Amino acid sequence: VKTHQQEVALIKVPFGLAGARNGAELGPDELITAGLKREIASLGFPLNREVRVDCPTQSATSLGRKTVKYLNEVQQVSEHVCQEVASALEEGAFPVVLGGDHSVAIGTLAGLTAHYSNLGVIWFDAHADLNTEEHSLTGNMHGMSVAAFLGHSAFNLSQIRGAGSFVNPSNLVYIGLRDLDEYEKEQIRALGIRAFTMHDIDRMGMQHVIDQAMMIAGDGTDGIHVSFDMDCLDPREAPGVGTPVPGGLSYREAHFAMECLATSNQVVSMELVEVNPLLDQNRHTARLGVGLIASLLGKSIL
Ligand code: HAR
Ligand code: MN
Ligand code: MN
Ligand code: MN
Repeated sequence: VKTHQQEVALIKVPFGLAGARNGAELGPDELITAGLKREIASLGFPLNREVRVDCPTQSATSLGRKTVKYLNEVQQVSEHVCQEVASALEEGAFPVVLGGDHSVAIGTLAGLTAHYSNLGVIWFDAHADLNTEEHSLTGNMHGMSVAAFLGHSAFNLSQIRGAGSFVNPSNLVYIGLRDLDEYEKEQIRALGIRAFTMHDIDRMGMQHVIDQAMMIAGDGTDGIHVSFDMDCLDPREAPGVGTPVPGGLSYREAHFAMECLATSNQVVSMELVEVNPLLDQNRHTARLGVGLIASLLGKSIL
């Protein structure tokens, strides 16, 4: 976020077929109802666009497949998200992508890499989303998004019209990890991906973690994309997510991270995913999500 004159492009992606349960497709509308546009306006950002990507809600075709569920649907959504993100960037806007399950990140990264040849990514998540089609234990593509933009899965950025090249794993940073599959652990070690688990956050504190993360994701890159899976937060803070895992980020740890990112001037886009209104209590998770987006856009306490 460079200046308050920069336009924000709101890209709503009501897609939930690649998650573990129904409801993530209701996330974008829930975030709007929770006051997202009011917050963005009161921070002084003009809207470049507000678009709603047309998303399939069910499928008869790929239901039978066990290995990868809804591949065709994910591909179709990814191409539309890619186009919207790329065209927002061409107009100099700051994309804010609202999911949807975390598979929407594949389209976001496709659009971002079309514009930035050397992108850094900070991935806030309880999960690594590093599975490939053959290693996934669930077949849910929201657990494969990172593999897709690193180029490890069969379905990856190179299958998406308009996408750029894969992200360099040395410019990827995880924050909040606490639920990994064996294959994902092996991959993180083998590729030397910088992963700040909950253990690391407990040990060194969010201030050190976020400073390190900005160094790594910003090192020699054209900018940093922040991909924010709401399940990085503790389920007591964010109950409305499809795959809650105990022991997550506190309200202040998450806000503090966003506030630090806002002052860095390196962040070029963000997405917020996995808000599930069907599992939420009193719109709590959506309101928290709105607050976190506001903090990333520069809202300060004083
Ligand atoms: N690793 C598990 C899988 O592949 C769980 C992934 C859950 N992912 C999300 N997004 N909720 O991070 O299915
Ligand atoms: Mn315009
Ligand atoms: Mn995720
Ligand atoms: Mn997750």
